[in-house]
Amino acid sequence: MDHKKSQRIFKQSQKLMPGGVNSPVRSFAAVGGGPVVIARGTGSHIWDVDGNEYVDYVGSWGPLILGHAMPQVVRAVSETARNGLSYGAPTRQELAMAEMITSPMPSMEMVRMVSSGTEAVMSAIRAARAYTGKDKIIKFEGCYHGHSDGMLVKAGSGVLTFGVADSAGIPEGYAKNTLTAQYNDLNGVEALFKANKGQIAAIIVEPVAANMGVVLPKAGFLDGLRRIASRERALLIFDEVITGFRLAYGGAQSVYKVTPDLTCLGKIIGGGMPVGAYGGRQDVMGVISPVGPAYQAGTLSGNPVAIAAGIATLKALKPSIYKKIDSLAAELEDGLSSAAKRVGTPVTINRAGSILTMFFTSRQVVDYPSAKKSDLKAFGRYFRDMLEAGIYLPPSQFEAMFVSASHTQSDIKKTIDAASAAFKRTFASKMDS
Ligand code: KE4
Repeated sequence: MDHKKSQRIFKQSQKLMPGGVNSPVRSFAAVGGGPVVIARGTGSHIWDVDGNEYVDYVGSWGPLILGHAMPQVVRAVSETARNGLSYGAPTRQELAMAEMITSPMPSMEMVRMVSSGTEAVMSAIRAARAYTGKDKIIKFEGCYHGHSDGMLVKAGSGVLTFGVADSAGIPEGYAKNTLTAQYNDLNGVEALFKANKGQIAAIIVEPVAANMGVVLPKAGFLDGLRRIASRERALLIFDEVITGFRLAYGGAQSVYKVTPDLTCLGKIIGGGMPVGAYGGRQDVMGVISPVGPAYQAGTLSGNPVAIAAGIATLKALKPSIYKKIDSLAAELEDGLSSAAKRVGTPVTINRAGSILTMFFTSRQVVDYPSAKKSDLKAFGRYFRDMLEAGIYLPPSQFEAMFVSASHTQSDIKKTIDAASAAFKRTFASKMDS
């Protein structure tokens, strides 16, 4: 494939934006070589500025569960924009969105719209601290909850990819209030509560982790967190920025039947526009300004155009959509796994509904340490091979592939065939090395 225009634009971008990107993982630093610069997308396909076409498994990192430039979403955005883009005042759209979020997730008795997942998590943490009067937060290694100071302690996703256990610029005071345990390890959580008696405001968890690659909760893990949090009078926060409306219309909490005290949302509820939300128990949300003492605000929170994209997306999420994306993802999982077996490439695939990660390791991946055992060089070679074959994968071993309602059987077949050829090259080159 010719990438001359991408290379020229990216070279320029690097002079004006750190790493030439507005979010680190886009730089392809984790897989080597420069990124392709995307020009447009339709359905399950994207095109770069050199005219190369790709089957897209990033989908803007999750929001595009329906696919790119879906007519009903584009129409909703343009019709809303024609009446004005933003007022900084209450609108009907915000009420409609609040109703659409709280009805499928009854744990969210009240909700506040914000403009990103990071903002949703940051605000939920503040609500938990204000409600409980305690400072410490438990998170899990390899889980990523956005880039607010307190959450960048052994974060996953981009930070994990860059192998930075913490981020520079985080005052000691923040890091010491964030305790980390291993995902799927309830004993570790018990130990933290024992060592920090009466000081822990909340546990925050991705109910299905997707930022160290996809890692599923072991049986009893989420129930255990619920039990411990209630016993210790701490709040349980589900970060459903990825899993919300992805795993099911009611999110992971409806799949695993565990009720959090607060939930954070993003991505799909914006349909590709900047939207986040947090919400939960009425008594907890009662601490949030203007009714309570915990301040939180945002110029474009609940922006009507962004909300219109989200509403149009949620309206399309019928049961048949989930059936389709889950079965396509299952087909992809089976095809990749048998292709790898055929050439003896050691891979482990973790899937939850329509999100999946293929780890270049033969071991089970159940937490951050086991995810890190993956062969990142093999992943990098595989990623490049797939890109040249017209398959656009997340450019990091520690991310999830997203299957959308626009993906087709032929997309899946093309992906499996490309992977089969790539495994042969990756495995063969490993044999030589
Ligand atoms: P944003 O601030 O990026 O909208 O959301 C932060 C966030 C919070 N919680 C979870 C579970 C998340 O996955 C994210 C963001 N996800 C990454 C992809 N793994 C965003 C991609 C990027 O950083 O560019």
